[in-house]
Amino acid sequence: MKPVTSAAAELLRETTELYAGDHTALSMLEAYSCRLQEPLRVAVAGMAKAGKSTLLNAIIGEEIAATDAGECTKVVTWYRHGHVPKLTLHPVEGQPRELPIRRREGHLVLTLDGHRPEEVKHLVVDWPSPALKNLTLIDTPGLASLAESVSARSENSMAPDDAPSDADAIIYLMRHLHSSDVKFLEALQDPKRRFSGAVSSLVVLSRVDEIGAGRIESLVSAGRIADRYRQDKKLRRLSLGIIPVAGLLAQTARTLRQSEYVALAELAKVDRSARERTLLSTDIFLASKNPSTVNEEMRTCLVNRFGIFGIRLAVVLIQSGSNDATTLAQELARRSGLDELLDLLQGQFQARAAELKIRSVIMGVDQLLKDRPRPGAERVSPMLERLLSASHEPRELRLLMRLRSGAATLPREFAPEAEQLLGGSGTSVSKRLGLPEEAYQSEIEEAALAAVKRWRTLSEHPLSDRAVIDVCRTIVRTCEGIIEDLQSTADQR
Ligand SMILES: Nc1nc2c(ncn2[C@@H]2O[C@H](COP(=O)(O)OP(=O)(O)O)[C@@H](O)[C@H]2O)c(=O)[nH]1
Ligand SMILES: [Mg+2]
Repeated sequence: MKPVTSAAAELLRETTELYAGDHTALSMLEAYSCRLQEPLRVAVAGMAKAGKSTLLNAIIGEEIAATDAGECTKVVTWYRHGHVPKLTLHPVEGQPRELPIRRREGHLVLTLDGHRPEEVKHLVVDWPSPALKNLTLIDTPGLASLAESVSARSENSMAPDDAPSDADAIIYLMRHLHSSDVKFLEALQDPKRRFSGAVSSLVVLSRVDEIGAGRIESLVSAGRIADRYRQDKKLRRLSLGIIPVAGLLAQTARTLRQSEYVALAELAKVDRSARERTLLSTDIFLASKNPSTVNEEMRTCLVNRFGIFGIRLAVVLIQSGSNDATTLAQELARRSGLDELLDLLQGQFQARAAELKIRSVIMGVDQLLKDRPRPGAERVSPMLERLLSASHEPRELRLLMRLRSGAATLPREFAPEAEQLLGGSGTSVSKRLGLPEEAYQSEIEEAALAAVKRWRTLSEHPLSDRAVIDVCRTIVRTCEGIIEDLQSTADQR
């Protein structure tokens, strides 16, 4: 167990003693203890129809979450790992209730069992999916949706004023940059809140296949748009990264069926200009008989699962050598942007999971001490402050965001190395130090020592301002941590 995790457990033990007899406080503390043991919680947020549920399915690798409207898209739904499928409704008032599981065309049919959406705090789906073993995903109703209450509940679960967020991190989807997207991302980082910046977010530019009217170049255009957004100072400050993703294609790639591959391979055999004519629109494609081996039912399935863009891309991939379903699925997942998103999820969120969870717990305990003051709290407060300053990685994330936004400016020649050392290109030691994965321990140690020296010198430079000194100190901590870890593994040998 990491030392910060045991310090957090210790903080919770002390606080539990402090609140002996106060059942409300004790149950909150117990929930925080569980949260430390559980997988990281990542919420998928964005406006209605941004493609949230579709992307969530792509990450899980199964079509569980229902896409498109329905009463359950109005409630927050958690997907977490369980050995047997189970559905539990947590009402705003009263005890949780188990509901029967039903599926329609693969998707779970979530019913609220007579409750109105505003009476439901959230639904929890336990599902035996390997992808959920290290990650709990939270599907949220659209923000800025027409129904104010729906959007308010969603926002409140992620950025409440008086409790830690339900999520440790957020994937935020947007089709275009809208003022309400910026408003929501700003609310997460609101500097007036004590724990501003507590919840880190990755921005996904979603449904990118629709950008170029179904043409293969859509993904290239999407890449350009994402680049432009990356230059946007405001957005850079508010997110850890911006990635274009074709969610529908990603979902299909993760659940590709052999029959679909066979039909696409038949299409790939058709003469190019004839095929292009049939792919001019959905209606023409559905009515076409070329090739006759792909019937109308299969055409409908392909349109729903791939979209016209996805069909075109799959055909091109088959023609250039993806000659079985597994290879095609892998190639589609890569092109859809899903692989890059999963890498970022792993590199930026999972790799810092312990610290992100602890941060949520610290916020909870801090709020509890404020809401329900008790004599003896002075014993706990210093522990809390110590833990806050010891949980180093969220500080790295915050600094990364400030560097990327230009809110903290380093001398130009130092900026790329700073981002890299803070884990901006991946949190493994070799990625941070810009060394090959197979680097020797001695090379790693040497590079880390050199970095400590360089960044310490910069921090002591008379022209370095407060913000620069802050960055330098955090980087020095990071590098010292690397050296300490190396030395303790060497000692264990
Ligand atoms: N073409 C295309 N359609 C998508 C994509 N992602 C979602 N959709 C469609 O957009 C609609 C809304 O998607 P959904 O995931 O329910 O959005 P949510 O409201 O944000 O959860 C559905 O009909 C999806 O099939 C995508 O990447 N490309
Ligand atoms: Mg949805």
